[in-house]
Amino acid sequence: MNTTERVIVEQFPFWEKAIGMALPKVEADIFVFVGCGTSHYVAMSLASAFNQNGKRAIAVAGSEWALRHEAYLPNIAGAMVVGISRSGESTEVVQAVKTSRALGIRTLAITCEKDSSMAKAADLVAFAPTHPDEGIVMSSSASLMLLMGLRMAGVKVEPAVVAGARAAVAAMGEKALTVTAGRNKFVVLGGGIYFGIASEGALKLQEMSISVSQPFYTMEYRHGPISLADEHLLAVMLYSEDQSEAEEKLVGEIRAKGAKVIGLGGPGDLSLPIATRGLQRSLEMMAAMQILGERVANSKNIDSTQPRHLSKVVVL
Ligand code: F1P
Repeated sequence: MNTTERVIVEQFPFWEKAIGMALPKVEADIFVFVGCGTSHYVAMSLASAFNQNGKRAIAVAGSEWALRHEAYLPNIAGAMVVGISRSGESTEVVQAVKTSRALGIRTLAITCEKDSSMAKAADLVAFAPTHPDEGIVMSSSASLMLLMGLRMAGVKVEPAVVAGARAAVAAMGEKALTVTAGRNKFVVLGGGIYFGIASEGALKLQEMSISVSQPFYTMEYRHGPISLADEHLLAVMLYSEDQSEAEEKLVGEIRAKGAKVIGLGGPGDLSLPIATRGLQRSLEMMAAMQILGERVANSKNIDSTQPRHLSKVVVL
């Protein structure tokens, strides 16, 4: 087991601490979640969770908010900008928080580095320490920032989610290779809060296993991308709780084209259960997608501890 895998399987005690810790109380007319890479995808899931819990929110890539906030929000009055960043040092997100403060917008930092530039620049900080051995590829930190944000959205994150995620990681780690053999194209499908998780899952496959992978809003997959489905494709379906009939039908269509499907929370060639209910399910799915990236890397003899072209912090 390399360090990447060890961090993925050892992240759960950090979750347990983050479930119990005090977090700032936040109110705003609209929340703007900004982040880069993995942290942008966490931002997307959090914006969705806030909306579902009655708090208006959007997610914007850090660079886009820093460069052209007016293209995303015409009226900034009453907004709160929430910077998401493991390191708190990614140039664009630090800039996004600083620019927002200069414009008089209140800011919150969600981070794993409490003394970082982003945390220092923000009005409020939500901080959880990540696994000390986490490398370039984000795993534990992404889960923790999602967990903190979900709690701030008002989602009850129950201890059962820890057991569920542990089991999902174990099952995916053990069985993923039974469906990935011979597959060189990957798609991850999810809607609502799960689209951010699908995007992050696809990014994990890119970064860790240097694979061609894309996320899609579940039902959008039928509108063009399904033309690429064949015996070289592996699709992951992140099943929702309220649309699973339509999602199952789509899985049937994808399988009929020769593709294999991993179903998280529903049927597939490999079906893995999700233990909890509600928006916290996203945490179990995120952890499962992390180990899928590692298994595909293993099968291609790729060292995920040294992902090519990447560094831990991207500073311009
Ligand atoms: C964001 C990020 C990571 C990516 C890479 C470079 O970092 O883009 O998502 O995997 O390692 O940095 P951060 O702002 O969350 O520290």
